[in-house]
Amino acid sequence: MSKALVHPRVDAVGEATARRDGATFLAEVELRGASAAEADARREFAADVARDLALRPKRLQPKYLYDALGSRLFEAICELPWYRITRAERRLLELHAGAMTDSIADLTGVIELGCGSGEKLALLAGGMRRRARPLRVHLVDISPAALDLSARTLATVPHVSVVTHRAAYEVGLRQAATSPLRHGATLVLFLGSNIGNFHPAEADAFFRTVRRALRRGDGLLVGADLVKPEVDLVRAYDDPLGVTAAFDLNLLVRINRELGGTFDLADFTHEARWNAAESRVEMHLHCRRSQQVAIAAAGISVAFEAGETIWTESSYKYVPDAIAARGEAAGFACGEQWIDADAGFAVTLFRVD
Ligand code: AVJ
Repeated sequence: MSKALVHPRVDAVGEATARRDGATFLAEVELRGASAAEADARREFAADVARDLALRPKRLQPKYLYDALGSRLFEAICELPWYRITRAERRLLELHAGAMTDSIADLTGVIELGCGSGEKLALLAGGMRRRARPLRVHLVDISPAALDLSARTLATVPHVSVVTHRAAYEVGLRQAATSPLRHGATLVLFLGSNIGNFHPAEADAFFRTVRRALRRGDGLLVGADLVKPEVDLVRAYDDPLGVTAAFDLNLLVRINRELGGTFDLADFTHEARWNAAESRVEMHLHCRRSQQVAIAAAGISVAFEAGETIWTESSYKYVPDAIAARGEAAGFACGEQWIDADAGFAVTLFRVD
């Protein structure tokens, strides 16, 4: 994302009004008993929303899709017949957990970035064949709901101790990798095709960040969805039950609730597009009619034209060699790739040699 700050277009009077309302709104939030950390998080959310809605095309960051309801809706998406990522990856982990963990000698620590429900990590930990020492698991996620759920799931796995980090990937990774309790080898997990949310330059930067946090003998396991026919890709992101639409639209519900937004949900529809040139599925919220939307805590009033969209997410789709090349460019050695040809999904092991 460009680092130039683009300020939302608002007229002087509107801006002053919006600012006062925003300050009032945030003060009320704090009075309602939100912690200082929550207030900070909300201010950052407000600043990101103000910056991203001023871009052309308008954008919102996918990480904000995961409030309590959004996380539940995402769990529901994973059960949809048209969204095969979760089941394909689970199959691969069930079949190959032993081989995946055996390839890292003296494995004592696992760091999962974006832990979701913790179920995959439980499969992997449960499938570890040789376990000389207890496994220390670090869960990194920005969603407290996801951390809670994962910690509870992992509590049922013997010889595993859990540390949670409510943080973005990079910060959580740094916290976990610099843990004074670190000994033996570490395996970082980046599953569920979360890599797909990164634009190419961000994906490269991500691989380099993980590489820097690791030492010789450590590993990185990446799950990535593969390119497949357009009809299948679009159905996976615009399902006939409307669950993905609810997931996408919930971002506007969240802005209304947390930032005092005035989005009328009836005016926006969910859209999924396959962008073949960029090899990504894009989610957009399409605005049906021209209108003005105020977001008090962000201090903005945003003009929408009929047909304009807010781009909320990209899910890049890979071919297996492209995943390997990304990791190798960051200095990893590419180990084995386990592929589910039916659903089109790959789990790739990288090693620090
Ligand atoms: C969790 C980012 C991997 O991109 O497939 C599911 C999120 N968005 N349906 C994905 C998502 C719409 C998902 N990731």
